[in-house]
Amino acid sequence: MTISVILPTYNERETIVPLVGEILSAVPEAEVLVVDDDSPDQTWALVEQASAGDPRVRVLRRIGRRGLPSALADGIAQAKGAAVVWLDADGSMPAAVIPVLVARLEVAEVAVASRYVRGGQDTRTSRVRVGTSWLINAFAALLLGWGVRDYTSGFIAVRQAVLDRVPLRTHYAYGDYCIDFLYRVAQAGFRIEEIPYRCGERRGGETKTAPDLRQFVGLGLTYVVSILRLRFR
Ligand SMILES: Nc1nc2c(ncn2[C@@H]2O[C@H](COP(=O)(O)OP(=O)(O)OP(=O)(O)O)[C@@H](O)[C@H]2O)c(=O)[nH]1
Ligand SMILES: [Mg+2]
Repeated sequence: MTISVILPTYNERETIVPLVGEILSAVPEAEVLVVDDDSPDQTWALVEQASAGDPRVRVLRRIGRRGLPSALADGIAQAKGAAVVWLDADGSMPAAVIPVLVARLEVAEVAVASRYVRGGQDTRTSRVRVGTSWLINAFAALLLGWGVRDYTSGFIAVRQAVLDRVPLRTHYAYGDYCIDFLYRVAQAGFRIEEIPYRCGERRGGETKTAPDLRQFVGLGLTYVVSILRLRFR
């Protein structure tokens, strides 16, 4: 199966180049698409420089636009692979899991790298982050179905054909796009498999999710509202 790996980036110059290298070692035949929102730290330029002459690496620089869900959707629109994979570019998600996910696409339409199935782990240091993620995912599973445990995974392999049927919805604030996507994929009757993995701390740079506690709680509530809307709308 041909593979496209999408890496959304905003100010990830500390982690992106080694990560692209690790991905190409794990899946040498893949194309890697970096979707960068014109990062002030020039992530896009660094990738272009480091991968010059390697046709497997492409940079999509979006000027005047921001947002994780829409960056992923734009990457998906450009992806040529029959298997489309996306993950964070901060080094928290190990590239070695990618071939395992893609291999599962032989039997499932969607493969999710999961912190919450047996063998999975969330080893981030912030108890608030780890605890909040766990709670939101338990709440999501309770309302939307236990067929998925890591609704906010963000580390996913999907057959391109599924994305044609269930396109990402980009009006979401952040990781709630992922809850929405997995729920609709399950509702459409596609097979979803979860592969345990160990989520680590970002290897450098700064979080984009919610730099302070107030914003973090606000984002958590946004996710809860998104879950309730999906369930009861
Ligand atoms: N293109 C693009 N990428 C983004 C944007 N916001 C976040 N990202 C990327 O999305 C990925 C996830 O962002 P993170 O800041 O790691 O968020 P997180 O994983 O929820 O939080 P951490 O606990 O800090 O890892 C990273 O690769 C970011 O660079 C954006 O507006 N545009
Ligand atoms: Mg991250």
